[in-house]
Amino acid sequence: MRRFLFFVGVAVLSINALAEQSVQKNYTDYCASCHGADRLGGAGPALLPENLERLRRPEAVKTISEGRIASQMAGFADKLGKDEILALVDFIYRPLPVAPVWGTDEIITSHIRHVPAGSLPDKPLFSADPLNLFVVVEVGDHHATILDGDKFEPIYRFPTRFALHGGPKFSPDGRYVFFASRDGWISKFDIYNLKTVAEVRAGINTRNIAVSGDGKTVLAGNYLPHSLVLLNADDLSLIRVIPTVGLDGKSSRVSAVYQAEPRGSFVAALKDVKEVWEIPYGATDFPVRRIAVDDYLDDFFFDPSYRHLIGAARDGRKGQAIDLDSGRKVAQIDLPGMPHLGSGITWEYQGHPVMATPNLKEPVVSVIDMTTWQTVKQIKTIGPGFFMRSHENTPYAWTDGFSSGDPASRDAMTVIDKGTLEVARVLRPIPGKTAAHVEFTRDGKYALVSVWEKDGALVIYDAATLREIKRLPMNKPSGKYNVFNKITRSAGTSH
Ligand code: DHE
Repeated sequence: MRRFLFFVGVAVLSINALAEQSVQKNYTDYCASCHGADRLGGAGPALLPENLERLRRPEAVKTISEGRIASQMAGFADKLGKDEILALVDFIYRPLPVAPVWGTDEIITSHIRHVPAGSLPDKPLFSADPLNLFVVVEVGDHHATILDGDKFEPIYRFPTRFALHGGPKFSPDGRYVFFASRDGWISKFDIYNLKTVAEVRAGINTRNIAVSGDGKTVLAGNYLPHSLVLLNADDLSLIRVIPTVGLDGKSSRVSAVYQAEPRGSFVAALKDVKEVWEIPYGATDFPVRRIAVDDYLDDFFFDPSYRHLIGAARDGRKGQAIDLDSGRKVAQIDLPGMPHLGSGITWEYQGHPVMATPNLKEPVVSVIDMTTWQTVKQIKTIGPGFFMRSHENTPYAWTDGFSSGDPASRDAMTVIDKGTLEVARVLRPIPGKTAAHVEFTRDGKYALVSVWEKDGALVIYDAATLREIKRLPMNKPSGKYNVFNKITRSAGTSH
């Protein structure tokens, strides 16, 4: 009996070893040339669990079988059997045995200067108001569109890196826009000349980027490796890699980085260590000031003066307000529904500054008084939202039901009256189709909503009458960003 079990054991081991060899061979034969022999990416994105969080397994099976038109990836259903494709999917969702390295050498080697810095004309190639342009990110086929914000006509559409995430960031004059992709590519695009001028891969799995208020430096925050990467904004050449290690020696992912112009600094939250870092961008050596916090921060937000940071862990029920000057916690804030603080906005309500944030898990918008840190109201919305926006010149704040699992809420935008904190209207841009993310024109007169579908659209509303005035077809438009609102840090938009 024992002997029998031994033979069965050996047979199982051999079958497993053969299966492993076969999947490795298929990866080498069909995937490695684009995605890298080490799965760290090449022309195609990195194939690691951290980078594939947004791609569900059935979609991965479909992509390997049928290919992906947008990225020109071929399908392999004619070369690989169904089981082989399933094995490849298991393989790419498996963590690497040894954590990958992406340090100074790899970053420098990846750097591409498409155009020498400062060599292109200083006048826009188009006549549209350069401060009322929108950069629209279309994640359906990894493109971006530069849109005239007066005529609502596309000026130029161009390919981006695979899977951009987070808001693109602008140079202080609004001429350049910087994008970050989930797999670490940072691109600088000259809006005046409609050209990508430089690119660099700052990490393997990047969270987001910030551009300093003086326009000289870009900071990228990474999940993988655990690092902050400082780049020269003129050509994206590397300044320095800062490993994100807490005072206790524990290494951490970076949750998010933002610039705090009134403080002349970058601020970064760490995900696995209870610290917030402030890095003055005027100092040549970029010293790190560590601020201890009570809980991990998955995301954060500033008050309008940038003196306070409001942060929260996604699984916590309480947020915290930190005084960045003293480095002390000044209040605990009730934020029970998993807030998406990166989407928070502020306005004046009854003489007090308030912040409002959607919650990923509950159909409410939390409105918090930023002087008392008390909840003023939890406004019931149609579904749990993801993004929120307003503008100084509009009485309304808009949020979506994007985080809802229910299609009956995902197509609805809730429009909130900022004066009464009541729901003023529910709009369904295209009934049955997911609606999300609003941005206003520079004067706040029009609101642009994304219909987040492959055959989606930008639906443009008169922000006062809430009537639709135009519809532009787009391929899964995610965020759209108005140059003026961004560079003036409008209270109604993300920073
Ligand atoms: Fe985002 C911004 C974190 C999932 C689309 N998202 C941000 C920011 C953070 C963040 C910290 C602010 C960075 C900035 O703009 O510089 N996002 C997270 C998450 O932790 C979460 C929940 C899980 C994850 O996988 O990262 C997450 N985000 C998503 C999505 O699934 C979305 C809907 C689709 C996608 O593209 O991945 C998505 N996030 C966005 C967009 C912004 C964003 C479009 C910019 C919003 C803005 O208006 O500025």
